[in-house]
Amino acid sequence: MKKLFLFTFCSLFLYQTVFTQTVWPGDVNNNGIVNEVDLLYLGLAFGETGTPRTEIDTNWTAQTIIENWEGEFPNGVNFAYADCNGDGIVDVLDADVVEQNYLETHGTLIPDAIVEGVLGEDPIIVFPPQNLTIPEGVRSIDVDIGLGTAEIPVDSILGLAFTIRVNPELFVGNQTQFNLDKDSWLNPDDDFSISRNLKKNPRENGLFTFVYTRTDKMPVANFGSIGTVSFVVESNVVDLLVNNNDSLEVAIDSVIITDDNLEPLPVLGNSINLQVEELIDSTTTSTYHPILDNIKVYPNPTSGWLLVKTGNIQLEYFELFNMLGQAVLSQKGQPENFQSLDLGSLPTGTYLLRMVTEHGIKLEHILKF
Ligand SMILES: [Ca+2]
Ligand SMILES: [Ca+2]
Repeated sequence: MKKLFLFTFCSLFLYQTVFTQTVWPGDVNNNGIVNEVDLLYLGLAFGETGTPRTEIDTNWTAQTIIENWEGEFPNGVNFAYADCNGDGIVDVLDADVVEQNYLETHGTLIPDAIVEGVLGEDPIIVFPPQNLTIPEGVRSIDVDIGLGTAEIPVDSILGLAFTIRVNPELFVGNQTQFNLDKDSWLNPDDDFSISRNLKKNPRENGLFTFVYTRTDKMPVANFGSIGTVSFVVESNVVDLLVNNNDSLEVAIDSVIITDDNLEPLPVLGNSINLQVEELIDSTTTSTYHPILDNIKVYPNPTSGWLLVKTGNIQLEYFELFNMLGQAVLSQKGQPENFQSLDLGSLPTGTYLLRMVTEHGIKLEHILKF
């Protein structure tokens, strides 16, 4: 009996020293959870090859690595962990496994690093000038998203991930997603990138995570529009908003940018409030007048003065709201074609500029830094 125990102990010991390396399919950085960071890692190992596992298996169980591959990630995790399906090559099929096992966990979780940036110093998610008013009855909404500004562009980016948060009571679950612009600066060659929308129970939690990684190990640098978040709001959204004293807030946070060394770089999220036209002013017509596109507001983001070029449209008045919905500035419109607002004394953050004109209301989000 004693010998058997010893034998068993020895076997265990051998197993532990020789065969300890197991991969949980999808946990590319082997930190105990499958999430967007694993796809960022996968981008760096894309195209690598090595000894396959004994069988192609993507089920959420520990899979034995037969032999380490030649390369490893900067943190020392072997490239064999990026071969999520075990076929001996890191490719787009492995990205599918990350999607399949998204948010599964094993063992002790080591949290992934996110580096929260400083406003005015680090790149930020921006909402380029666009009409964010939802005419009554319209349920599909597209919101343009940008990354970085001319003043603070992104220096080096191989991968990007962020989480979109919406109130699940107001938005139709499963219908939210981010679509990368095909010709965006972030994605100059579609053939050398992977992107995925990751979600788990979005109906309950209103969370949607987008992740993008280049697969050619060639980081890009620039600023401006990167794509569009598409939503569908519930058909009774106006009633829901009134009953809950709520707003159609869209927040983008948990932003991660990695360079070609997988180092997370400081970056900032952002949020906006979408406006349902009927809630703003029930007397206005429900159709947005295209002539309002002639009104231009700049610079945005701004540190002080904001210029409004009215394009011969008579402005009746302006109002500036903070993110709590409080009016912090209001001003009567002048007959001139250019009008200015001084935001110099206001705290940094996102504001909503509401411009009431003879042709209806135009809204614009302003970032004060
Ligand atoms: Ca992981
Ligand atoms: Ca594979």
